[in-house]
Amino acid sequence: MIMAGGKGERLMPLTAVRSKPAVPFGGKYRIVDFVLSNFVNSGLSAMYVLVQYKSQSLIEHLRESWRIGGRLRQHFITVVPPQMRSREGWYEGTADAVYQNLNLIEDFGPGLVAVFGADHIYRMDLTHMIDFHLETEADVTVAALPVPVEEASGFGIVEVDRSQRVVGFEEKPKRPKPMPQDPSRAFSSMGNYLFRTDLLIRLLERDASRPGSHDFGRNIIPELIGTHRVFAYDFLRNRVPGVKPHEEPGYWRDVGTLDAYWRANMDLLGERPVFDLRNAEWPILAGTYDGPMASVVRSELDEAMVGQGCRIVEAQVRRSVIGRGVHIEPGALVEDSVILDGVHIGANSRLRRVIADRFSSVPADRDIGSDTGAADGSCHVSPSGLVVIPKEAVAGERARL
Ligand code: ADQ
Repeated sequence: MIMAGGKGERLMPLTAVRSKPAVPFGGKYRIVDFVLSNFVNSGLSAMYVLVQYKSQSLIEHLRESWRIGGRLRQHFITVVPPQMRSREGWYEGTADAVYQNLNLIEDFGPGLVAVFGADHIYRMDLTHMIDFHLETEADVTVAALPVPVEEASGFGIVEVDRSQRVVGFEEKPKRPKPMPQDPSRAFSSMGNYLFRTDLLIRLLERDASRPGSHDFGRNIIPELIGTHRVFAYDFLRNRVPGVKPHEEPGYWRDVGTLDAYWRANMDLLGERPVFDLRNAEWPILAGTYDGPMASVVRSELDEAMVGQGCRIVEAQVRRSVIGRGVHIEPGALVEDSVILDGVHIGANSRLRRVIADRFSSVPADRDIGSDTGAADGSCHVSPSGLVVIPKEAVAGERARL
């Protein structure tokens, strides 16, 4: 069960028109492609993708890029919109989303159910986690990794004994408990779980009969500690083939804020990227694009990734991810920026620390960046000063009502 219904409020305005898993990332991907690729590369391809909030672009992306299936019963990616089977209204949390679709699990009849988020940038071989789950005879396994304490209050914090059995779980505590062996980091849940099927069904039925929130991190997992065999799978022990020595071991990013989203894009750049997408042994699968090759004329490019169909003429591009079909006109400068598909950057314009959403544009001779300020109402400025040009907007021009 791939949980792809997240709103991603802190990614506004990128999530004004799409859910968080559908946000484009790394030039040619959507965030959801990472979890789906992890499943497929691990040999698992029986997936239900649970959508909810602003799901149109996610559904289109899955239809165009993830057509897995056919006659084999074990191979499918099925998008499941809220069907209001047990009650009218939207899902009331992640556990409710799975509860309302329990019939899918009962019909398929698996031995184990993986409930995974769709909001993260990482590579993971799920077979290791499944082996760990089976070896420890766990009822539930939670994937976890160390996160700096100051960033950990947004996560579920896991406390384990020597055998990796979970002895404490606190969802988003104000003061996250550090790990005993490392006071600077807290062992944080990745929001990825494995459940014994019969137990999952019983837990969700019990949870549904009670008032209040229905959430895996807030309600389901904490209640199992002490009574069930809940284990934490240490993500840092996961090994994926083809990872290069210069990459950060156990790379995993929750791109929940604009700053984190921008930083994770920057992690892809340079000679030795922190997270290197050139890995033929663990490919991240993406949408197809039928445009021509990128064309670069009398330009200076450094630490840049440039997508198909781009046209860059007499311009400078540094430390930037340039999506597909982007036009950059003569005299323009683009630095430390994430430019999504179909953006047009006019002559002599300068962009610094900008995220330009799809099909937006910057007219000629504009200076867009935190220091020069594009805060005229046409763009959004993040707390750290990143300027975000919304989808189809024209930077420097207020949206017409
Ligand atoms: P959160 O980050 O708060 O905490 P949450 O909003 O519960 O995550 O979303 C988890 C996943 O479910 C995301 O992939 C999201 O897109 C999806 N989702 C959310 N609501 C949904 C719905 N109604 N229908 C379908 N999908 C939905 C969780 C855990 C923490 C853990 C962090 C790791 O609760 O313990 O540390 O993830 O990021």
